[in-house]
Amino acid sequence: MNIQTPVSEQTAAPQPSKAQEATALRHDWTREEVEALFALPFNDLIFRAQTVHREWFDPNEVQKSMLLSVKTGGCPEDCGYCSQSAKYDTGLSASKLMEVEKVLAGARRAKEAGASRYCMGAAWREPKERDMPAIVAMIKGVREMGMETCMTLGMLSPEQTIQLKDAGLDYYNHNIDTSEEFYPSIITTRTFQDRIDTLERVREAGINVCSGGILGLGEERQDRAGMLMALGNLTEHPQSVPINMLIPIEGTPLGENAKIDAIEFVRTIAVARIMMPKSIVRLSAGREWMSDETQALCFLAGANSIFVGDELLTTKNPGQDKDEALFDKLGLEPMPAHRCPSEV
Ligand code: SAM
Ligand code: DTB
Ligand code: SF4
Repeated sequence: MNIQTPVSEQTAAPQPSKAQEATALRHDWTREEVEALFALPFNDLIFRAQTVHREWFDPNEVQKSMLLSVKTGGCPEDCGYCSQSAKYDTGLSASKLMEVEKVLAGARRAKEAGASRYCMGAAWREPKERDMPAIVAMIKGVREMGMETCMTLGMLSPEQTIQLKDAGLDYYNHNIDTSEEFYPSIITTRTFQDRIDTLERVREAGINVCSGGILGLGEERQDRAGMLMALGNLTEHPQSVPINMLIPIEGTPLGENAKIDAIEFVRTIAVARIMMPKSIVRLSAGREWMSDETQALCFLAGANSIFVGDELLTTKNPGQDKDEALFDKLGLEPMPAHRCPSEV
């Protein structure tokens, strides 16, 4: 069952239903309002999130994305969580940008495994001009296979953003990670505003925005609320909102962090769903360490996308057998490509 006709198949502008009007998109969230959502009794919060979710999405569809690290390690940034920063000794060796053909072979396997989006990530502060032709060829090649394309390459200049749009890029991932206040405790080589500037550039170029964050960095609930407030108050809500659970990496400053409470993680997903009703909310990194029950609660709270496959960028992910078993147990179906109601 599809709640809404995909944007690509619509001939006239869609008329919002009464229920949709009641949850008209807002971009003026206050900190108090977001914190009040977090503080709701759990059952009330989940009920609200699931109600909003059903207005825009088929509650039993979950989008499957697959990731590939096209350029691993040696990154000049100092993100305190990351295995790929050259500032920390994490035992990861740096590699060059992969050849286009190898990336496309990976995309073919992703499609066979049922992924509808292929996400390519590079451990860069920003792409260099000499890398752009290969990046453009990757986007074009993956698109020809009928999958949605996503890239995450660090900060972008206006020219690079246009090059990506012209190549046909569907989504650009660029996470704000946490609240503006907590950001400098995690990353010092760039500012929160740098991130927002790139996001704005991507939006203006007409590329769908994928932006979210990580929980378990040592932040407080007020930072989780601040992060969602920043995303919810962007000019347009990001079409895709990944919520990652920190995977602690030995050798990084956050390598010994305690795991975030699973219920608090689910609450954050629910608040994201209520604030950004039309966006795909992705249950991202950390599923390898989550029970089926935690993941089921995340879907109930409105998460409707996951990364599939044995690996994320440099760390482990549950893999096909476990995810097929989970989908069977929960009666979930994969979401087809281009079904997000807020896609451009
Ligand atoms: N270099 C690019 C950038 O930072 O935008 C792209 C790659 S970066 C690895 C993509 C995102 O993965 C980060 O923004 C962060 O949110 C997430 N991430 C990285 N390491 C993580 C970890 N150990 N646990 C959870 N999420 C992580
Ligand atoms: C996102 O928010 N999470 C993905 C994707 N966007 C690029 C990356 C997760 C990385 C987890 C750590 C690793 O595998 O290196
Ligand atoms: Fe580099 Fe991205 Fe890792 Fe930060 S998260 S160190 S920018 S690869």
